[in-house]
Amino acid sequence: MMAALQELQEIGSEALSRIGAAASLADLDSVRVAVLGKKGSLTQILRSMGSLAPEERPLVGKAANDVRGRVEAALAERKGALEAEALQSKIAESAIDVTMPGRAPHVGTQHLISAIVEEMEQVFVGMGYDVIDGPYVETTYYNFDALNAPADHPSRSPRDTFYVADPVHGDPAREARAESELLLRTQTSPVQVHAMEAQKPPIYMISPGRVFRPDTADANHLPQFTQIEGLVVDGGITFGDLKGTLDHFTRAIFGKDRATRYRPHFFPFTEPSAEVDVSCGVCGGKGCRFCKGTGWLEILGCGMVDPNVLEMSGIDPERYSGFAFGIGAERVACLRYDLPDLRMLMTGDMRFLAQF
Ligand code: 2U9
Repeated sequence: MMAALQELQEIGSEALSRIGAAASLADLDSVRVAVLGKKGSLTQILRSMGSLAPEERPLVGKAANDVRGRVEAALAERKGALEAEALQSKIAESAIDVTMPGRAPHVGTQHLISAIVEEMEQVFVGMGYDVIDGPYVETTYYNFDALNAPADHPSRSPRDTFYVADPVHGDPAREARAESELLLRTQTSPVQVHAMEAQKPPIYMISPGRVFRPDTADANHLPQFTQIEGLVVDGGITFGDLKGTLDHFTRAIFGKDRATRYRPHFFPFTEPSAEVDVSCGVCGGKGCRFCKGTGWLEILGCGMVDPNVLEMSGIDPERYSGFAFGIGAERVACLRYDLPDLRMLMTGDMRFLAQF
């Protein structure tokens, strides 16, 4: 009997120390199985009670029940402690520091070029002009022929125009029939040609949009840039209308105190033609580094629409006349904000763009 009591004592104290050291619920379960399970050490002792003398059985039975009670209580307590520990570490892992400053959402801004284009559009919309859009891919007819550009004009060369692979190439029969090659428009003028074909005068329109030329990007050139071109066709339109309109536009964009100057120029699509300068805003026209000592800054080109151009698009030049102009939006941005390099407008650097 003494041996059985001794063994029970050892089973109990070993079980309690293993329970105390258990680091997980799985460890605990293995103690439970080893002691209380079907083949567990305590179960074995209870099973072998039959071999004890009848008077010994109650004593050993009581001792076995005591050990079972202590082991079960210790298992339950350790289980509670392990579960509480697990919960605490889960809470600690997922803790949010509500005192941390929040991350401000990044709010974009309108790009400087879009803002300037919109501003220029508003000046013309205020004078009753329509704003008309057109495709980037055009034909040589709309980009050159209809604008009176001679067949050998240098701007038609692949050095000055991006030609687009035309699906008719490679099919000799279709190539022979093709009247026009495809290209990326080098100016927005084709939009005005489409408008003249589609509607009768009066036409008062502007066509803002991207244009493309095979120039390597540097401080003063971009292979794609943004133009606003304008066209007016109506009865009795004169150079005085052109000047009044463009003087109004220039002062609306650059300021009331700025003067304009019209220098004779040549464009195939207008006759007479002029380049327009605005007085330098830095020196007030006296001459400084910004205007290279001239007092003037070139901002746009313009002219009276060549009668050939009207006629080619089905408008009677005896009955109607008109004027046209072209402005580079990136150039206006550079002049207004004294930007040293056109590429600053294309890199998408928010430290630069967010200033406008
Ligand atoms: C039609 C008839 C005439 C559009 C015009 C200019 C003068 C001009 C330049 C300004 C700077 C191009 O972006 S730039 O490099 N443009 O100087 N453009 S008159 O004349 C037209 C257009 C369409 C039917």
